[in-house]
Amino acid sequence: MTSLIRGGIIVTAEQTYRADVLCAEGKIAAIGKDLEAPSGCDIIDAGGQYVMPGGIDPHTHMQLPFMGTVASEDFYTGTAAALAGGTTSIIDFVIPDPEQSILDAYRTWREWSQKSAADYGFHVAITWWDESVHEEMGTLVREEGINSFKHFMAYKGAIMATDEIMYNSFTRALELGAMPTVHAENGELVFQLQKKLLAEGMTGPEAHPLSRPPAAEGEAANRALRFAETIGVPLYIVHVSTSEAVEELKRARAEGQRAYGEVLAGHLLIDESVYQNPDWDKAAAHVMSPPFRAPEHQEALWKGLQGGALQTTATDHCCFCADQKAMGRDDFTLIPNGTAGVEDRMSVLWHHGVGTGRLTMNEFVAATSANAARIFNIYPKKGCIAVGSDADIVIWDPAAGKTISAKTHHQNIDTNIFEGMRVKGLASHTLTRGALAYVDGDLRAVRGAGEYVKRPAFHASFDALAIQAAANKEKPVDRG
Ligand code: DUC
Ligand code: ZN
Ligand code: ZN
Repeated sequence: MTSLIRGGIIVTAEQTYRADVLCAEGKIAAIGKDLEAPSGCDIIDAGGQYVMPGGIDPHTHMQLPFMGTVASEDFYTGTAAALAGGTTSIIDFVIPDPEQSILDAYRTWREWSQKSAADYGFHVAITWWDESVHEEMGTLVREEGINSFKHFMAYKGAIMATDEIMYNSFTRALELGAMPTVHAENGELVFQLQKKLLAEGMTGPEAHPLSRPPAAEGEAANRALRFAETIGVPLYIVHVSTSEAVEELKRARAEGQRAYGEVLAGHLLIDESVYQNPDWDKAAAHVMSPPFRAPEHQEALWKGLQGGALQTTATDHCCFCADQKAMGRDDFTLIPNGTAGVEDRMSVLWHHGVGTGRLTMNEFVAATSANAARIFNIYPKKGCIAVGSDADIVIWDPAAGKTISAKTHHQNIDTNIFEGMRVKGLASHTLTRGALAYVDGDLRAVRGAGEYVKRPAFHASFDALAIQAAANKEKPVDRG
């Protein structure tokens, strides 16, 4: 399949320029002014529009079994919705049960993800520890293209990683050239506050943010960063939601740590007042962790994104419908945690980022695509408009607008946290490896067309280790 994108303005993380893009056999074959169309080639008119790398959402949970139910969005519906919004790749999470082989869990998730319409990769969560986990981390990195391991510092009694697990796993990640990532909330503090609030009779969604205060995130971010610093491994903090965690990242980076932070579109734009909604269903629809925060945190997150403390934007897309949220009607700690956003992230970020002058268009591409590709080592295959890159492209119409609504979205969930938000700037066309998957409201996602993307280990870490190992072996030379 060959297609020529004609007349658009290319926007990458580095450059903005006018050129045509020829896509052939899934890749970008040529970029240039007034390219000739090979015979039989589809012509896509991008006049007046921007041609950008497709979005990469580095944090989703399709069909996740979680809190006694399963997320309603599966790998097909979720990646199709992503394509409708201009996102062409996701990195989802394999979350093994404690004591489950992490390799077996990985194989299960690979099976579930066969139906994806867009490309995908996985972070693997480390929820327990023994020698087999140590071994299987090696197999995952060397043979399966996994280069990041997630640690939930919350969810005590379920998937929480203790300090001991984090120490062992971070150390192993360093050996393997892989990136540890953390969900930073102090699980013990959250557990104790949940018990206290329930004992005081607070059972509704309004108790959810009270059980997960900003201090619980700041403490965990600090602890994870200090572990990473001591062990000498990089660290990526998912869904940073507080000024406290942003400050920890700024400090670590200023001290020379390779520390990265991700922010969710929802945390940038929605505040904690949603939990005060007297309509239980509407309040419960916003229960996710970390929770939405007071407005001053949103300001800190925007500044973190603008100033470089935060590099990526994601959604933590994890859908539960009203009947699933109702499992926690009498006890807020039983409300399945999760909200959606994979379809809306790009337009919400464009409208509130580029549209307000907080982000340049190049910074938008960096924050929605290129930085995730770089951090997780798939650049420039993904995240870039360059000859040889995958033809994962969004053609962006800056003049098009819509009002976001659950009534019209493609996501398999009955609410939308951005309900009623008017956004200007939308995907008009989305190409996944050269194939048109979305054209002006017409979703042409193909079940099973998505490919698993292997992500190589970080060679710099290997090099550093090799140098260190060689240095350890070297006998001191007596130079007289
Ligand atoms: N937070 C959520 O809200 N859902 C899934 C997992 C998580 O950490
Ligand atoms: Zn999380
Ligand atoms: Zn998550």
